[in-house]
Amino acid sequence: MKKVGIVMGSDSDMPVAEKAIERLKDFGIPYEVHIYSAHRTPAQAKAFAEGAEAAGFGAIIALAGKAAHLAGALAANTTLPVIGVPVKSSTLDGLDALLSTVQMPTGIPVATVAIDGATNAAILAAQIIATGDEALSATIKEDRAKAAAAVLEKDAALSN
Ligand code: RP5
Repeated sequence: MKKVGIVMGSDSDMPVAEKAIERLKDFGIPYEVHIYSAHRTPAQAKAFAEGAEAAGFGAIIALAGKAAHLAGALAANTTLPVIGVPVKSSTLDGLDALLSTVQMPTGIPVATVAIDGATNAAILAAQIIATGDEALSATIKEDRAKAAAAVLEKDAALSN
């Protein structure tokens, strides 16, 4: 199975990254976690993106806050799908990171999820990997059915 790369701009992003790690573990998807910054370690971020396809990755999740250029910088150096997670790590509550991540120029897409939306990033990465993996696709469908059943259980428990 192809791996998912989780790249964060700083170790301070780890509490958000943990949510993606947890969900990938639940799905049994192999992953690697790295700290590479678009600004502080641009050469390492570029090298990772350039080598990711050959290294067996099928998708990359990039988490960054503030002037969050990491997802775009990785996407500029690979044709693998890049999922951007804007991290709430500043006085602007993550809106800065959201706009920096989502407003990519035509030709270099980043699939941006919600501020701190690392769980959805992991689910989307899983869905991308699952396009070539029937067993994983079935697992994701089961997971979604369980989530729906949990909502319906809560509805049934309402006293009206
Ligand atoms: C971004 O700046 C990082 O992704 C992080 O969200 C934010 C703050 O980084 P630290 O100053 O905590 O290392 O590049």
